[in-house]
Amino acid sequence: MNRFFRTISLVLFLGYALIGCSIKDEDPSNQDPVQDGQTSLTDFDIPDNFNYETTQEINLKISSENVSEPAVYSIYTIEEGNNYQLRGKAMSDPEGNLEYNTNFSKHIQSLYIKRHSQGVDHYEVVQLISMIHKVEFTQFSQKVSASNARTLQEADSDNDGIVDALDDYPNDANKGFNNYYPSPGAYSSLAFEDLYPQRGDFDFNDIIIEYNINLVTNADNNVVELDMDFVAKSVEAELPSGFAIELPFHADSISNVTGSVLTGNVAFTGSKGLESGIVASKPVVVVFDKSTDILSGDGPVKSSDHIYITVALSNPIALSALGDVPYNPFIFVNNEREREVHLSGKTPTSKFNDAYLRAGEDVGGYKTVDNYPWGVHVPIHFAPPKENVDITNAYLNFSEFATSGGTSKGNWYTMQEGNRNSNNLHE
Ligand SMILES: [Ca+2]
Ligand SMILES: [Ca+2]
Ligand SMILES: [Ca+2]
Repeated sequence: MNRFFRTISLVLFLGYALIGCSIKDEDPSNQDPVQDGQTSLTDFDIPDNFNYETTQEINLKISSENVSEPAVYSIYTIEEGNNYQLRGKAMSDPEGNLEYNTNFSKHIQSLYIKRHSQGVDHYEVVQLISMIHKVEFTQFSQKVSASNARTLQEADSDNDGIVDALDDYPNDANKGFNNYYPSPGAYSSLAFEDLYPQRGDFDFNDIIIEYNINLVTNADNNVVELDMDFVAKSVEAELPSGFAIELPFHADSISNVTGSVLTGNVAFTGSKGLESGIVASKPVVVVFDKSTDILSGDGPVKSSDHIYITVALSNPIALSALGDVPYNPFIFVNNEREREVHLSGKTPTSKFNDAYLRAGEDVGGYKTVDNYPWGVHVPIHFAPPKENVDITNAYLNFSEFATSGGTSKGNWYTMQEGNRNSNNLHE
């Protein structure tokens, strides 16, 4: 009998140990009360090298026949519903050639390009089927019917080479054109999970930053200033977050940054308004350092006022080098500056504490071992999923976008029929 009880005890002990282990190691997402018929991002296999990109770089090589002076080209995106949105303008060389590199949202399938030359406007439409496009204005290019009033003698009040009618700053020779990401008056969104280094519940609503970034260029198509407009939002988040952007150029090119909202004693700026204590080759602009100080509202979605940040450049930088807006944005959570959360595939700043790479589920590059992210960039206004609603249940084509490595359903975030379950998100 003794032997029998010893065996039973051993079996019970082993069984207990196994159950204990299995609970300890259990996938946390399996503990979430997922409703019948609901999916979870963790149900899906994501290609390892996918970074959830929602924009793509496009290279336009624009040329014109029979042009003997610099022309101005206006670049418009054609959105769903045949809605034309101005991206920006750029000046060609004296033969009408312009190389224009920039990022466009993946849902943009075509561009409308208008050439302003010698008082007459023509246009071409480009279907974005590859990364590189030749755009040739010829004698067959369509004339824009509304424009014919301008003459060769048009005024150029600030004498920067851009006539007043096309100059967004007709009395400032240092500035010529606005280039809006995504378009004038519209916003793109960055949506984060804030439980880093643990993964969250994939509702991507803990902290959302909407942005509109205007790259102001001169007549040489060089950026002289970044005018940035941000609004923070959150759905029932408890942890405070800060938000900042690492810029892709040296601090020596920057003369001044204004507009940071620093209330939390978490981040600090130096003499130029850049974050202090950061390597000069990768300067950081802090937008706000404590979300709970700036968010307000009675409903489930809290919102901040607009935060306007201006980055003035002392050394202008080619527009084509700065098209990857919004560069390297990140949040830092729980009043810990060193606890940075970036988009998938991005690198942390020198302030990041790499102990987080050993403390949670980040296997590097802000990816879990199964390549789930902590943040997504949505290149339009992002209607946040309701609390605890997995993004795949609010945006029904997100899973196909992710499992295809971005080759399918590149417009998962738009208003197109079938993309959204409006019951599961805050419109
Ligand atoms: Ca001018
Ligand atoms: Ca000007
Ligand atoms: Ca969440």
